[in-house]
Amino acid sequence: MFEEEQEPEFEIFSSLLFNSLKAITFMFFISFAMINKPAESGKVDPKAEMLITVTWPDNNEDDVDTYVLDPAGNIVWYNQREAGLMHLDRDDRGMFKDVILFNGAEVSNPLNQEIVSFRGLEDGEYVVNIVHYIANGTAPLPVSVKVEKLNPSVQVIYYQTLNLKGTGDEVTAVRFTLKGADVVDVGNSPKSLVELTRSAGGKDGGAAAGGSSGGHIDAATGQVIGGAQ
Ligand SMILES: [Ca+2]
Ligand SMILES: [Ca+2]
Repeated sequence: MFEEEQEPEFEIFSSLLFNSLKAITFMFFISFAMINKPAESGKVDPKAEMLITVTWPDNNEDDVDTYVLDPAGNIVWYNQREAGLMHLDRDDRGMFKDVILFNGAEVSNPLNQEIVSFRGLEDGEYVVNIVHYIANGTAPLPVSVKVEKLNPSVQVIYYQTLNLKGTGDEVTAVRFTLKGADVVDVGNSPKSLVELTRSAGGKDGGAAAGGSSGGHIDAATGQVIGGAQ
């Protein structure tokens, strides 16, 4: 019944419409992809719930390491930079490989800092240790440790400068327990995390992680059992 005469005009219009729709869709996805392009260097989750920042003096050549134990028994450290909901940004090794390009020339970056970010929090105890992995001098090294809970507003749980006394020195900076929005039981009774990472197991062994590593730490409470072996 209908002649096909009028179709070409309609076809041009519809294919034009279709093509511009394709172009718009394409541009939409491109811009969306660009917005979501993750920053590759120094990754810190912008939606972090908590940050632990460890710093020592600019230009110092000592290597300090950060270790954090979460309530599930995960430990984040330089050899395990992702653990549970924790992420260690980098292993700062003093001045080693700390160079930035400035006006095309390599300049050493004086900063000494390691950051652990948390993309979620769980109830239970967290332990934050610092370790003097390589000491170059004999004087104690002042190391600042800051723990901030970020949401709904920034709350500094802990901020102190501690002295590390030489290669191999491990110090428990702080341990605290989260109960919902509350921070309870803030203290610093020592617990070796180096020991836990070096012993077999304990990576995802939950509360039992502390059990195999020496009888002087109560695996259930994480407390040091003083005096008695
Ligand atoms: Ca380090
Ligand atoms: Ca550094």
